[in-house]
Amino acid sequence: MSVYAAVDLGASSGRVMTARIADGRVRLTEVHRFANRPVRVGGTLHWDILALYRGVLDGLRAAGPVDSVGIDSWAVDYGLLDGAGRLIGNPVHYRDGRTDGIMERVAADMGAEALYQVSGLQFLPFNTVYQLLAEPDLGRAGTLLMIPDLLTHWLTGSVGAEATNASTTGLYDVRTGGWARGLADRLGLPAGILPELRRPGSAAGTLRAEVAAETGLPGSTPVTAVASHDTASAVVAVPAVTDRFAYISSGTWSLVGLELPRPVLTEESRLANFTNEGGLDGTIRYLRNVMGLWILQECVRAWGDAGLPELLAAAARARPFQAVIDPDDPAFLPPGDMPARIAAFCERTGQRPPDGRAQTVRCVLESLALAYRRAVRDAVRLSGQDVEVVHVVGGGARNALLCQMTADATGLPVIAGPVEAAALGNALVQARAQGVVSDIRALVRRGEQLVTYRPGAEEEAWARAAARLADR
Ligand code: LFR
Repeated sequence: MSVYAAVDLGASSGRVMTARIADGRVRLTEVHRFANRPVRVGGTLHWDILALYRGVLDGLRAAGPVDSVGIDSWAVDYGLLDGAGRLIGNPVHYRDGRTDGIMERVAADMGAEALYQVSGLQFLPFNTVYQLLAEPDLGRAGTLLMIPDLLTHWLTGSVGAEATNASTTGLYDVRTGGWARGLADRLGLPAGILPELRRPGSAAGTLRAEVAAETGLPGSTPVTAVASHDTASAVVAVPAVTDRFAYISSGTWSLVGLELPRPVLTEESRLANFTNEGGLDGTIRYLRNVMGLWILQECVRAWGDAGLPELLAAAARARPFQAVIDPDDPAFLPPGDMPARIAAFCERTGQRPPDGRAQTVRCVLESLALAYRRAVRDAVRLSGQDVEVVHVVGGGARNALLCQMTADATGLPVIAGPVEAAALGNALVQARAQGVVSDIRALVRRGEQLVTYRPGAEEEAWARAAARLADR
């Protein structure tokens, strides 16, 4: 039997899971879960990186001896090390407002077309490149490390930039699979801080003595660079049987798109704000960020942590299509009073705001399903790759109401699961690197209880609602 530790850090919690592989099957166990609570200080929203690192150490101790360790997390955020290798300041949260207006300025100065031609990246205000342009400490920086690379550095002492996460910076050349150093120069950013790239599956060192002592693990325990962008790891674990599938990696964000052999860098694709992020084995994650369950999570928070199962049950009984919002409206990006922002959106667009919690939840879920419909159709049209099924992976695969709405809205069968796709993809890339697994997706299919949702007969109603969304 082989055992792998997958550290998977999400926007609201981190977890350490062990994956045991024996007899061609994988069994995932959560050994440690810890909160990820951003901290606002001096007007800036930060990640509490030391609390996260403590969670990783506690999790590794709980995991016990393993054949390898891998770390994945959300993308775009980073820490800067000074010349002596010390972290300069606390990493800033991508939802912080420090980048306001920067993306627009860069696009105007450099031309959005020129940027897209190189990076193939969707235009999101928090992409690393815009954060670096707002960064006060850049002059002192020797090395930039993305969040999983920073934690890997603390575990092992090694320095490197894992490629799937690097592909979300805006400084990565999606055509060559290398850093876009020329682009960094033109933006006045110090290309010298970008470390050497690592492909997922490559070795990232072994545990430092202090880490071995703290976790009780042997110092010889290897750390593997996995597909360290959580979305890339989640896509690795999509249990697809054909190439003709779309996926929705559904968590705080919903990442909706296709897996392609090469990037789509057309003007149409740029205008539709599709991204070409890097996946395992040189694949391209051609997708769009849909604001996702974040809107619902923030509603629940605004309602004093109301119980989600009750809210969903009430939403299932609520009147359909009362109001639709565009989840991708920038008003929904920062933390805050989401029910009020939903009401404001409805007023601004001449709709009656949802009346009460059940209606609000229904509005959010229907609007997400409509945004998925739009993204899947756009991805198919822009790439020319047809699809016959939508795979929903991640925590949102548990949300039966949303999965059914997704099937209804897209007119395609939805296969839901695995819920812990990112951790599975993380662990199985480690296992493959050690020769323990060859076909990752086949292994996932064998181990998971997948639920299928068939599209219902209300295609017309969804098409009408989609037209309403398009008019907003
Ligand atoms: C999902 C995710 C998305 C990325 C966003 C911010 O967890 O990694 O793919 O766009 O977080 O990093």
